[in-house]
Amino acid sequence: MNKPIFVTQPYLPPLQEFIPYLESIWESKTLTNGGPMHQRLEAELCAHLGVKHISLFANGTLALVTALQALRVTGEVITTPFSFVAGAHSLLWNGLKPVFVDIDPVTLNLDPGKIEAAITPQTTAIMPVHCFGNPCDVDAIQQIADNYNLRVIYDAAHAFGVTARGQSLLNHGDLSILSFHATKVFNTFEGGAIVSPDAKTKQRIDHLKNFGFVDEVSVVAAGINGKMSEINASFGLLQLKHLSHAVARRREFDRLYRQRLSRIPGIHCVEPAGQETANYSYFPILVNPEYRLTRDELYESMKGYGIRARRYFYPLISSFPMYRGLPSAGPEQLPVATQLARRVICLPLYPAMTEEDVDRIVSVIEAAEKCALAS
Ligand code: T4K
Repeated sequence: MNKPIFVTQPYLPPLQEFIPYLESIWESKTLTNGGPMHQRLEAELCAHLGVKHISLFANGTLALVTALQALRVTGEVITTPFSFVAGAHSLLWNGLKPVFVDIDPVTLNLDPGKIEAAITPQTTAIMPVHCFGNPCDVDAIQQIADNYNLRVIYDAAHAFGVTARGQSLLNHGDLSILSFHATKVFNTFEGGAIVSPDAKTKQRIDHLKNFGFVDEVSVVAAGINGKMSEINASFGLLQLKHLSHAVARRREFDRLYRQRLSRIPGIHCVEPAGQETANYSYFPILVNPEYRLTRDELYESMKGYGIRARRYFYPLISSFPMYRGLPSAGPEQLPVATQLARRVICLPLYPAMTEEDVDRIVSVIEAAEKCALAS
């Protein structure tokens, strides 16, 4: 049996390159609480991403929870059901009510045309996701937010380094959050960040992620411990040096997949949604009716051949027990998301894979259908 291929594998630079960073931490004895590595990574990420202010976090989920606190969001928040469950969970952790709105069938992002109908007097914010790194319709969303005086917090966990119309996608909305989890394009083992438009907002976020301390004796808010450690920050500094190579590898496999899958009827590769710089974070395909197998049959068949693709994002967040009773969670209200969650599979995509891996995966998709035809 061939070696298994997982949906992703973290990029790891050569171990010996990490040693000097560890030596420096051992020397300084500063392990956390905004040390030199943390400060350097914030500065380097601002420059790399083209954003003004960034606050590092221990993970993306804590960044989401804190972003909602920072903007003092209350009541109801409009969000997408087609995403990782951390987004909606961050609302519940803040005592907020998620209101699910359907997605666009092409971009898989929150459909701006359906947002207004979900706004009530309790709505205070919109939390869209740039799903798989494809940009949301940021102009349409901002227009609605301006008309109804709503805050916009982008879950940009998948959108590291994505640019559109000449600037970082992270500069839209009131805040954007990033994840640097092991499975992400840029990883610090665990990690995350909030991108803020101004120094005052960053300062509030920095207080909130450090228990609300502003100095040794003053606590101004019921903050949390959301800080990134020096080890994670230093790993991020090293990762940044390797990032362009890692993204170039992903771009090449994305190209090969598109070329080779184009010959299989019923397998649709989700198209980019207007980004100038993509990050190739995921490779989602939709299994359409012209393909002989259902998505789940294909998924199981791939698994049998050792290809551990993942059905991101199935089940929909709105179908989990803590959400399914909400008035906005019914599948009949979310027809596009419900349909696409049944058809999507993310194929393996990561820098260390090979052209042979792509060929093997595409052959399995072809062979699975042929077996179905023969039987
Ligand atoms: N918002 C969005 C839109 C998100 O997608 C996420 C996270 C968040 C917010 C929250 O950010 P964080 O708090 O996580 O920073 C994974 C990740 O755990 C999660 O970070 C990610 N989204 C989500 C889409 O995917 P799982 O449950 O699928 O992970 P897991 O452990 O099954 O890993 C997938 C594959 O990756 C494994 O089969 C093998 C490989 N892998 C994984 C890990 C953890 C490795 O090779 N090495 C590793 O260390 O959730």
